[in-house]
Amino acid sequence: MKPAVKVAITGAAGNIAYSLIFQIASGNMLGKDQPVILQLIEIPPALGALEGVVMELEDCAFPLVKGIVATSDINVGFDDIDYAMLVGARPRSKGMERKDLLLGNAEIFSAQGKALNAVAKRDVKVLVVGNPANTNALITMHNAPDIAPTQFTAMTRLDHQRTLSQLSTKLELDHTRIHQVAIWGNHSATQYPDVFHTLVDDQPVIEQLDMDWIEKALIPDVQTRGAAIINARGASSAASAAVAAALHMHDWALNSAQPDDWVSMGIKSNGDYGIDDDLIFSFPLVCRDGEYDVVKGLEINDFSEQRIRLTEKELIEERDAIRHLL
Ligand code: NAX
Repeated sequence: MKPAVKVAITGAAGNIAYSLIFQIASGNMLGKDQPVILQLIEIPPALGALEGVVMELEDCAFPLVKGIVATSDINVGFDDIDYAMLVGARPRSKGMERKDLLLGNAEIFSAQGKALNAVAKRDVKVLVVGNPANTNALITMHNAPDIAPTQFTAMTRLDHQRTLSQLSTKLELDHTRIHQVAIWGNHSATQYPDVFHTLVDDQPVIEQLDMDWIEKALIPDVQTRGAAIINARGASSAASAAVAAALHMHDWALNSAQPDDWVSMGIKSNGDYGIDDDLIFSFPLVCRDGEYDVVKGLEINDFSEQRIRLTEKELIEERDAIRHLL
């Protein structure tokens, strides 16, 4: 048996965590041979609910779970961790301006960045799910100067999976035959799902699609899928977000199920494709042996360029709103 790794999850009594914690405990994220210690973090008013989650977790008697910590103290929750799943965030309440949401979350994530810097392992892998995920990840990264910027990521994997699924429905073929989907930019309605490089088996998918469908159906449907789920379910996507979070971390830590296929992750820009290098921006990546590389040298047509610039502009505006916390 391998030694246990420590995984912290914030927002541990929330909806996404209610699915995510059980995915991790059953080995879906880090492998069926990887024991885990779960460090579950909540704000004090939610500690009672978290106790209920811990009871359920205990009742599963998962063989891989070697310890459970439930706490509202981030210095305890992040102590010596290998993985951080930052799910908890302040939700948008009625009448709240976008700027207030950004600021409310900025304070949470600057404190979490400082705590990670103080007590987490130096090679901790951090995934920010809580929205606005890209900018929250940027704040976390800036507040943890002793941890390499490569270790801070934001989730656009749900958007990536949604794009795969839309393509497989449209083309009536198994999504495992579809490769090289890319999500660029912000996890928001400006994100850009790009299928110009996508292959079915080894053939360009673009030859089988018309631009009208891409522009008027695929892109807006992926961009607004979260809202469509809220309308249908009366609650925001939770199980699918948990699956996407587990996939993100799995592929980063252990490689993709389809080796060398692309994944989409918000990462610190290195200036690739001319993107401002102080943003957490989603790029197409290939994960290998615990690291990732941006897919380089792609030809970006005018249609894509316009949309990539739009989502970059939105991220710059978000950064400007919280600049004092960087
Ligand atoms: P819930 O409101 O069900 O749960 C959030 C939990 O976080 C609550 O239990 C709350 O007490 C806790 N929390 C708040 N502040 C905290 C803090 N400072 N430390 C620790 N815990 C804290 O939301 P849920 O449906 O689980 O969604 C969580 C976040 O994921 C939201 O911000 C949501 O917008 C975001 N999402 C991000 C997605 C992505 O693809 N990046 C997709 C799904 C989801 O919309």
